[in-house]
Parts: sequence; C-alpha cells; structure tokens
Amino acid sequence: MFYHQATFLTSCAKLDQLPSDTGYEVAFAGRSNAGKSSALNRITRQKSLAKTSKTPGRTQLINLFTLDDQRRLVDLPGYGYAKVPLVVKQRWQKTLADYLLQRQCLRGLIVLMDIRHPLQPLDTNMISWANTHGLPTHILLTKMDKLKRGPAMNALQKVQQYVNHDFDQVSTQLFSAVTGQGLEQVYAVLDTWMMMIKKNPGDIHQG
Ligand SMILES: Nc1nc2c(ncn2[C@@H]2O[C@H](COP(=O)(O)OP(=O)(O)OP(=O)(O)O)[C@@H](O)[C@H]2O)c(=O)[nH]1
Ligand SMILES: [Mg+2]
Repeated sequence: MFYHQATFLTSCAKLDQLPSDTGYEVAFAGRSNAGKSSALNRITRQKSLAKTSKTPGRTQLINLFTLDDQRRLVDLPGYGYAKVPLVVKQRWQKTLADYLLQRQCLRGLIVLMDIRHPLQPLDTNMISWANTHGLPTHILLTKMDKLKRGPAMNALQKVQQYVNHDFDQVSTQLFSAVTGQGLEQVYAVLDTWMMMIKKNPGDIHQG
C-alpha cells in the first residue's frame, strides 16, 4: 500500500527549512485537536508517525513525511488554540499562510474539522481562503465514531450544503481515525492530487 510506506522527513519552524519545492505535497490543516496527526497516522497506518496529543497545540512545526521521492504529506500546525500567547499564534499563522501561498508543489489541502463542532470561523476562513487561491480542498469531518449514524449524516449534509453554496473545488466526507471509516475516500482524493495513476486496477490499494 503506497501510503503505508511514509517515513518522517523533517520538521520546519521556518519556510527556508523546507525541502526543495518539487513534486507533490498534500497538507493537513485544521483547528488544534481536530485530529490532523491522528488522521495522518491512520492513513499511513503508523501508530506514531505524527505525534498526537490530548493537549491541543501539540503540532507546532510543519512536519513533512515522505511517500516517495516525489510525494510528501504535510502536518500543519493547528490553528485556533486559545492558550497560546498571541505573538506565538501570530507567528504560526504567518508561517502557515506563507507556506500555503508560496509552496508551488502543494496540490491540495485537507481541512479537518471535529464533526461535533464543524465550520467555526477559522475553518470557514481557511476554506474560503484556499478557494480564493484556487487550492483544491477536501474536508474531513473527523471523529465520526463519536456520533451515531443519523447525527453524523446530518452534520455531513449541513457542511456539504454550506460548501456547495459558496465554493468550487471543495468536497466533504466523514472520517474516523479510530475505526478507519472513510479511509478509501481519502486515498482516492490523495491519489488524484498526487497523480497516482493506477496501472492495473487494485495495484495501489492492496494491503
Ligand atoms: N474518538 C476519536 N478521537 C480522535 C479521532 N481523531 C483524533 N482523536 C483524538 O483527538 C485528540 C487530538 O488528536 P490529534 O490528532 O493530536 O489532533 P491535531 O489536530 O493533530 O492537534 P494539534 O496537533 O494540536 O493541532 C487526541 O486525543 C486523539 O486521540 C477520531 O477519529 N476519533
Ligand atoms: Mg497534531
């Protein structure tokens, strides 16, 4: 399985520390505690590739993971963590914005939102900003295991209505890092953005 071969590449506090801007990157963004690192671990089927934590604000650096010599996944610092000093928050925001603006190899943005608290102001800012800049965006409503099927479907519908009304190039799905629900859909999106053309059906998604 292609995504299971991920390895940690590097952590960057500043953009000039990033690896060369070539190939394909897909970045994971969302509020602190939304489940970015957990999703990355599930997608790569590695327990602790990306550090997860009960303490919001754990991921403070841009963490990059190598898939192959052309392809990388990126864990971005979470936004909206109240307990961080303002100067630190502003510094992260600037780094985040600069990364999203400048990175030529960035092919798409995965925006993660806790299904129980979707579409908070910073989320809609991020989605809207990405849309304005023509960056393809895919939303994961995370922690779907915390809701029963009915409420989960309602939340999905609500978010879909919102994005379909306001934006192009934005798709939405349910996801759980705990149960793995929604994984196949995530792989399909990543495959498209990273130009993982399937030579034979089934080649890439085995295992
Ligand atoms: N039940 C459930 N809990 C989850 C899921 N995904 C993440 N969590 C929990 O939510 C908390 C935050 O998860 P992280 O993956 O560290 O969140 P993050 O978005 O990387 O947070 P920052 O690094 O602070 O920005 C942890 O306690 C995870 O165990 C999920 O799908 N289901
Ligand atoms: Mg994290």
